[in-house]
Amino acid sequence: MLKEIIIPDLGEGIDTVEVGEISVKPGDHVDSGDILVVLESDKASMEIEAEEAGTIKEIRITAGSDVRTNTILAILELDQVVSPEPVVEEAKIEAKAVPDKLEEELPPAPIEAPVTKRKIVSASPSVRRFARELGCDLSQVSGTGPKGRVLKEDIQNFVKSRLSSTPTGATVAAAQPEIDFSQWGEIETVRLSKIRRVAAVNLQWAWQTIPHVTQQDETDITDLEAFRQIYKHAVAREGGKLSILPFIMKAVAQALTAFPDFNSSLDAQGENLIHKKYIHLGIAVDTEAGLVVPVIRDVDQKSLSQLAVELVDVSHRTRERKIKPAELIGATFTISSLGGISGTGFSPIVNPPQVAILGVSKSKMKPEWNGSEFGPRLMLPFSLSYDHRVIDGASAARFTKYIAEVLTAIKDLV
Ligand code: CAO
Repeated sequence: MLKEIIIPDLGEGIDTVEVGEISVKPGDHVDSGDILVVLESDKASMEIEAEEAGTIKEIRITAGSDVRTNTILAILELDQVVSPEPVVEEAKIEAKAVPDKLEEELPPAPIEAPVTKRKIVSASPSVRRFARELGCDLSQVSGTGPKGRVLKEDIQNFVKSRLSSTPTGATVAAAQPEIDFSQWGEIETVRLSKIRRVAAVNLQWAWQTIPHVTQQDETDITDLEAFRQIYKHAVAREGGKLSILPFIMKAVAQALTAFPDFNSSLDAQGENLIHKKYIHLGIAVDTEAGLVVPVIRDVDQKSLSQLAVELVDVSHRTRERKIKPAELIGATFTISSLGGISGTGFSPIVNPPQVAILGVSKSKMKPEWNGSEFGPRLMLPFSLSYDHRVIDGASAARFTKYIAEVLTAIKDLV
């Protein structure tokens, strides 16, 4: 029996995605779960897997082309006939995270897997059609009509604000002069994936539009480390890894509650600050594909061991390319930890529409003056980059001091 393998529902507002990689060719035998194709959007790449075993008879798409929901990507001859009915079934998709820094702000919107719950948007059919014609993702538009209904003017205002603020790949590329490096020796040109190309645009945009300041600080984690050594085995039995990071997440959550401006976003006009009453932390994860920032939600409501378990799960799934697009959005603040590698400090780039990001470096034993003598203390350096339009230097210094004190007085965290 022949089966058409089609692109599954890409979600409202997503018209097309690019074919990144085709992993099979006609004549190949595939088993259920084998990856057939990798699709790439601006924010996530998705692996399309075979749902049944069979032989690839035909490939109907080409790498680099754009495809949409229901495009037939391949014809599979099934190993076994499982149904007398003609079969047209959606392929299963797995989301692969990407190193995107601007998940809430930059169009197009992330692709959502069919299993992902979407925001329910109230809008009339004509408004929906209008949004579709402009390629506008309704779920990103704030409605000003009754009960938050999205009106035509809301879409016009939304599109206007995007056009005035969003960069394009072309504007970034235009700044780069064309240089023939082969005049000085042998070269090899490697095409960047769409993910990295988009990340480059987003990072440059963040760097150019946000007036960044980085506040450096350090804290004494000697007692925290002693506590961690005692409890890490119990947490390991629950499937978690009690590194310093869960402690830092707890401390940051407390600091965000105490300093709500750090858990906010500027509105599109830059005239109002939107305070979020939830604390969702983006955690930068180093993967083969590049930097990916999955989100751990409601950190203020979770225990240390819950965070340690969730961190292992999320970072593992991110590296295995199993993280879902919905798990990459909605962060209110980001933590980027290089403490497991090396370094005494760095300046992380703020991840818009967030207004601050914490960079963590490697702890080190240092002689510290206690008022009468030097003693060996384990010191953790960390750096807070922030958007100076929203946060001033004194607030940033109070924020990092608060985090430092909470981490030192371990009793406040457990
Ligand atoms: N100081 C000293 N040691 C540290 C440390 C710190 N600040 N942070 C972590 N370590 C230790 C850990 O305890 C662990 O040691 P053991 O294996 O002996 O227990 C080791 O370093 C490795 O830690 P880890 O990376 O496995 O665990 P983590 O919880 O600290 O971090 C994660 C998890 C996913 C954040 C991390 O693995 C990662 O990907 N970091 C890179 C993020 C990144 O690339 N950021 C750059 C962004 S540029 O803006």
